[in-house]
Amino acid sequence: MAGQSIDQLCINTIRTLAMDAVEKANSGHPGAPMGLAPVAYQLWQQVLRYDPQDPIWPNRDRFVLSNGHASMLLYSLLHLAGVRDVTRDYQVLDTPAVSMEDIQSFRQLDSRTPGHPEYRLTTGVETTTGPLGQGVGTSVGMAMAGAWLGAHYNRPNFPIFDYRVWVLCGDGDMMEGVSAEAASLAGHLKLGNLCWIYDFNHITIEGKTDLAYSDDVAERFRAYHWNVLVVEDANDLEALAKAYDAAKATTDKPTMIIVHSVIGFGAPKKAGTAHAHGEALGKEELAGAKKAYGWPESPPFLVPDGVRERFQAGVGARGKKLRAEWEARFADYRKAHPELADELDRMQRRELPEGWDQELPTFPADAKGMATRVSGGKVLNALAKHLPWLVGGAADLAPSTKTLLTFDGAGAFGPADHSGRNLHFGIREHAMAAAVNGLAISKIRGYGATFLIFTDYARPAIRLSSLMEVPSIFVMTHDSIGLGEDGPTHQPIEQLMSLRAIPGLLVLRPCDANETTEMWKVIARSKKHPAVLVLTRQDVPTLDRSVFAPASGAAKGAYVLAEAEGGAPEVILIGTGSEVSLCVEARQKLAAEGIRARVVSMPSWELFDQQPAEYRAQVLPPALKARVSVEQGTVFGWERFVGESGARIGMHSFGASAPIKDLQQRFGFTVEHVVKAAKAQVGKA
Ligand SMILES: Cc1ncc(C[n+]2csc(CCOP(=O)(O)OP(=O)(O)O)c2C)c(N)n1
Ligand SMILES: [Mg+2]
Repeated sequence: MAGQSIDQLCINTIRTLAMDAVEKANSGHPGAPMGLAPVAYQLWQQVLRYDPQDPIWPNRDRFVLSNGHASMLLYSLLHLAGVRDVTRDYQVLDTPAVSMEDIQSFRQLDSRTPGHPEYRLTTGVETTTGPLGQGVGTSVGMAMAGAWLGAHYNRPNFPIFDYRVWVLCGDGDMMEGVSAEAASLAGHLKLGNLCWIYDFNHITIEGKTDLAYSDDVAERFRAYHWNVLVVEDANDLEALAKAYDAAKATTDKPTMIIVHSVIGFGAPKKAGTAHAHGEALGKEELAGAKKAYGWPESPPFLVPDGVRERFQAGVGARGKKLRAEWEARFADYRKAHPELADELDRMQRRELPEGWDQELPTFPADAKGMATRVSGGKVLNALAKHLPWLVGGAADLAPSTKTLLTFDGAGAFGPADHSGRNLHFGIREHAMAAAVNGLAISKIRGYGATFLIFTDYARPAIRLSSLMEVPSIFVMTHDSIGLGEDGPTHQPIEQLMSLRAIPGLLVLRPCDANETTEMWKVIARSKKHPAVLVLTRQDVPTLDRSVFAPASGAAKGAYVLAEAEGGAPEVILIGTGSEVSLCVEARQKLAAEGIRARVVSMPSWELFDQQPAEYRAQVLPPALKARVSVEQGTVFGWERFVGESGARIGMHSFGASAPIKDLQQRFGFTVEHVVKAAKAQVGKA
C-alpha cells in the first residue's frame, strides 16, 4: 500500500470491503462496487452535504443507489463515513448504522446489510432499491419534494431547503421503462436539484449490453432537456470533481453524468465481463484484484489507518459545519416564522397539524347519493386545506379521479414554479407511484391518482412503499365493472384482491360518502402504512346513519352496518364499496320473506385484521356459517370470510363494454341474485 494517496487508500478500502463481504457471504455483486468506488468516494468526500452524526438532518443531500445490487458500495460508505444509527422514532444513537460486524454479516438473517439496500432497515439508506429503475424513479419524487419544500418554506434570508439528490444508476436502470417516464418528467419540471450518475460499463447479467441495448443515452437525455456530461474514466477523480461542480452549477435542469467504467475493475480475468457482476470473485480473482490495488491478500476486511479519519475530515467535517450553520439558521427561522417551523417539526415526525380534521365533511343521507370519487375529492380538499404538506396529483386523470385541489392558493407545481400543491404527473403511472414514494420518504404526504386498473402500471412502486413502510397514498377510482362503457380493458377484476395480497398495504374501499371521510382519516393518521383508496365512478347512495350504524365503524375495517331484525341473524351479507347498498336492499327483501340477515360493511381487510379477536367474532360470529360476500371483483380469496360453504358473488371473468345496468344484470350484481344466494345459505332456496 506504500505510495498510495490517502484518497486511493479510501477507494481501495471500499472496493476490498465489498469484495471480502461478497466472498464471505458467497453471494452478492462485487463488480459494480469495484468499478464505482472512485465515483461514489469523490461524491461523498468532496460534494455530498451530509452529516454522518445526524443522518436525518432535513436539509442533507440525498444519495440514492439505484443499482441496488451494488449494495456493498453503500454499506462500505456508510461504515467508513461513520454514519450513526437512528431509531424508528427518530432518535440519533451513538452506535454506527453499519458496523464492521454488519459488513461481515452481509446478506445474513437479521443483519442490517441485506442483499439490496432497504430503507426501513438501515439508517443512511435513503430509499429501497434492487428492482432496477425504482431508485431513479423515486429520486424524481425526492427532487420534487426538495424543490417544493424550498419553494414553500424558504423565506428571504432563510434558505431552509436547498438540498440535492444524487443518484448512482446502471445500464439496468437505463433500460427499465420507468427511467424514461421519470427522466421525462424531471426534465420537463426543470428539477435542477437532481443528478443521475450513470455507470456506463457496457455489462449486464447476460453479457455485453450490445446484446439488447444500443441507446445513445446522451442524446436521449438531451432530448429530455437534461444537462448531459461525460466522464471518460471512472478512476479520474479530477474529471469527476469537474462534473459534480458542473452539476451543482446547473440549477435550471437535471444533470446526467455518464461515467465510463469497468465492472470488476482490477480483477485479472473477470474485469470487464459479466462474471464480475453477480457472484463472489473466488480466491484467485480476489487475490489478483487485491494485488492490482497494491493491497495485502489478508487480512480480509482491512481498513488501513487513516481511512476512517479521512472520511471524518472530508464528508464528516463538511457535513458537521453545514448542519451547524443550518441549525443556527433554523433557530432564527423559528423565531421569525414560528408557524412554519412548527409545520416542519410535525412533518419531520409524521405528525398532523392541530385542527387538521376541522373541515372534514359529514354527508346527509341521500338515496341517489354520489360517487365515492366525488365525495373523495371533497374530503381530500377539506383535508388538504388544513394539512399543508399534503401534495399530489394524477396521471392525467384528475378530472376523472376528482383529485385536483381547488381551494385558493393550492396552485400547481410546474417548471416555472415549484411551490404549488397540485402535481401533474402526465401519463406516467409507474413514475408517478415511484415519485409519490419519493415524496413520502421526504416526509411530504404525497398522493398519486389514476384508475384502479392502472395499479398494474404502478405496482412495483406501490409494493415498495409497503416494503419501506412509508405512508404513500394512492387514490384509485373507476374501481369495478361499474365504470360501464369503457369496457373490460378498463374494468379491474383481480386488481383489488392482488393489492390486498401485498403485506402491509391498506386497501380501503368505502361504501358511501361518509365511509370515504372515515377512510381519509385513517390515511391522514397513517405513519407507516401506505394506502390505496379505491373509489367508484358511479353514484352510490349515502346511507342514512340514523337508521344504519355510524360510519366511524369503517375505521375498524368491518362493522355491522345493519343488524338483523326480530332475532339473531340467520345469514351475514358482507359487502364492500358499491356493493354494500346492494346488500342493504337484499336484507330488506329477505326481511319481508321472514329471513333475518345482517349486513357487514367491510371497507378494509387489513384494518379488520388489526382488530382484537373478540371484535372480529362479534362482527362475524364463527358459529354463523351462512354467509354471502358481494364484491365487483374476483371472488378469489373471499372464502377467507365466507368459508367453504359460503357464497361468493363476484367476477369470474373479464367484464364487458355496456351501460352499467346491463353489466349488473349480466354479472349478477342484482338484489335478486343476492337474495337468492342468501336463501340458499339458510336452506330456504
Ligand atoms: C426490475 C429488475 N429486473 C431484473 C433484475 C435482475 N438484475 C439484477 S442486476 C441486473 C443487471 C443489471 O445490469 P447493470 O445495471 O448494468 O449493472 P452492472 O452489472 O453493470 O452492475 C439484473 C437484470 C432486477 N434487479 N430488477
Ligand atoms: Mg452495467
